[in-house]
Amino acid sequence: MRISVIGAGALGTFYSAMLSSSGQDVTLVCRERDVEALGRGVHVTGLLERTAHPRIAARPPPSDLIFVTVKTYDIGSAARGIHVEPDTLVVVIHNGLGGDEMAASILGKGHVAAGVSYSGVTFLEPGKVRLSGYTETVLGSVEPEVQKRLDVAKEALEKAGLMARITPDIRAAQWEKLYANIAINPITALTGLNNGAILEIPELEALAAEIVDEASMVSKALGIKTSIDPVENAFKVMRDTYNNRSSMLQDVTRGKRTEIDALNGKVCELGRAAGIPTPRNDTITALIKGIEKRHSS
Ligand code: KPL
Repeated sequence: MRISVIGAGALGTFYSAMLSSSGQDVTLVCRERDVEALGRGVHVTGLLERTAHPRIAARPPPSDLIFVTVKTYDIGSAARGIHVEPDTLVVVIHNGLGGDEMAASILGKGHVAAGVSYSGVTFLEPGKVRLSGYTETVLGSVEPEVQKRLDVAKEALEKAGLMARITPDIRAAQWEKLYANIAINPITALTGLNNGAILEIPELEALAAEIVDEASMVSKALGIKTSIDPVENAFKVMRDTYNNRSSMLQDVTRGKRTEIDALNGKVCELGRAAGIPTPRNDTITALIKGIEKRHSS
């Protein structure tokens, strides 16, 4: 089976190293400028040690299974670069909401599933990442025909030593991850702390709980049924990825755009539409936007 991983950031480097080191046929698709560095191999350190030499390409080759791991705001352009064959399955693994729908609007609903990953991976340099929190990848699709084909993705991940689970309700799984990301990512980006440190400062722990409570009101209004306690889940992810620097902290440290629009920004947008106030999320979104503006000016 021909597998491609699109995006050579933290998650894409991690997945490609794991899939490729298990002997599977993997192409890592990256930006032109990273092709040379990645050609020397991809390396995972930390909780797991792996070195692998996937094929490296600047454009996606014909593939049976594609994992898209780019930032939420780049999913549209990544999808436009994909040529799907009749059986190609595209799994979009991303933070926030709306990414798989965006890809499906370009590639067709019959090709696209979503993935949710809780792994804490820090990008060190092109081709090098450190794994500091390791959990399962949850897979699912709102399209019954795609849902039936997800075993292919699950098996590829499991063969690579990655835990994977297929959920019948991917929207609930995305919200469950969202509760963690909206608390962890902006607070760590604003303070420079690692994920777990939020729990060591009572005021930050309380702020995290308030941010999540607002989102939980919004999700209830939208009829999302999650099986977990949203605040407890966010705290659990902080503990599970204790020493990780969140992706948003990594983004602001590198002066990059963040995923705030797909995270807290999305909660505010959905809250406004549903008539639910989200003052904590509004403030947090504005503060992160302020950091982004400083970097872009
Ligand atoms: O998804 C993450 C992120 O940093 O974006 C967590 C799970 C919070 C790990 O840091």
